[in-house]
Amino acid sequence: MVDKLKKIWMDGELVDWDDANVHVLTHSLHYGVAAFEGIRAYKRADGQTYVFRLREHVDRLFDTCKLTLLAPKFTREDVMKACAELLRANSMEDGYLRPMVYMGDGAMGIYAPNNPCRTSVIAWKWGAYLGEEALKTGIRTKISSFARHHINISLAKAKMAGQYTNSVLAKREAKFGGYDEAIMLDANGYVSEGSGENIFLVKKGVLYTPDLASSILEGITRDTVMQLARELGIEVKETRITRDQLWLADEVFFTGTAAEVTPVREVDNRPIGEGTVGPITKRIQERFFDVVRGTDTAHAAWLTKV
Ligand code: PPE
Repeated sequence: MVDKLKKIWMDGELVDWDDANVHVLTHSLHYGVAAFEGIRAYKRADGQTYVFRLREHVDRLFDTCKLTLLAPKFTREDVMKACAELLRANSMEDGYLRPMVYMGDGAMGIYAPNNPCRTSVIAWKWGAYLGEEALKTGIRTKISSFARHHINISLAKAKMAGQYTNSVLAKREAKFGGYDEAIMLDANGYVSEGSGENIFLVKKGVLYTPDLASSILEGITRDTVMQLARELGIEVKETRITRDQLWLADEVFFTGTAAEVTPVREVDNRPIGEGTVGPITKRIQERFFDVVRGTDTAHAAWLTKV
């Protein structure tokens, strides 16, 4: 359960949590065309709260709007301000932000071009996505029977609500089978991503991740991790990856705003490396947490003070 906070930002106003309702005729509820983001704010070692890569997340929100033909009534600056305002209104030092642009109620039927385009931002407390233990010891994963959308069936680069039925089904299948998370292959059988994370593997000291032409979300944590790895002198290659390459990897980990850097210790009942958190994963994870909430200030441009 999400813990109730005070306020939610809806179309330019801070409304009380319990009053942040939409009508059941809301078009996006029926047909899934809605753009959304997930952003974290961290209380850093200096005692101040900073939103991590806010600009990039809001840019991706507007990219998703462009891809899905949504025309928000607010600017990027409005949404960025709303995020900070909401954190302050809820006295949040650490939190997760969920901006959403969606089609409101009006006409029904798929077309409905004149329904109002609505924007909201929600904030809630969100601890470790896959549990604190997962960050320390890694998780058990299973390749899903659900393939990721083919690039021309949906919009891999859009963070669009309707697309997540695929993720929910894959995640449930994995959990029902006793695993922590699903790994999805694309329609051609290559490794794509987790239900809500990008994936990386380490082999002989090199970091590999699916390239951007594959059916993956262009993760902001993925980009963060690639930059941090390169700074650590680790070679990074964006390429196609097969299932057996995953099984034979020395290390595997997931990245995501919610998942942060989560080690994967098992894929399809095969231990990855020693079946523990590998040394490169550990170094990247430590560096990541130092940048987002620690003392590292080398990437000040990624931090927006609240
Ligand atoms: N792939 C998918 C499918 C995805 O949903 C996410 C984020 C990522 C990759 C990583 O992207 P980024 O956050 O920019 O590094 N998933 C969001 C939603 C998770 C949820 O359960 O809700 C998130 O991590 O906020």
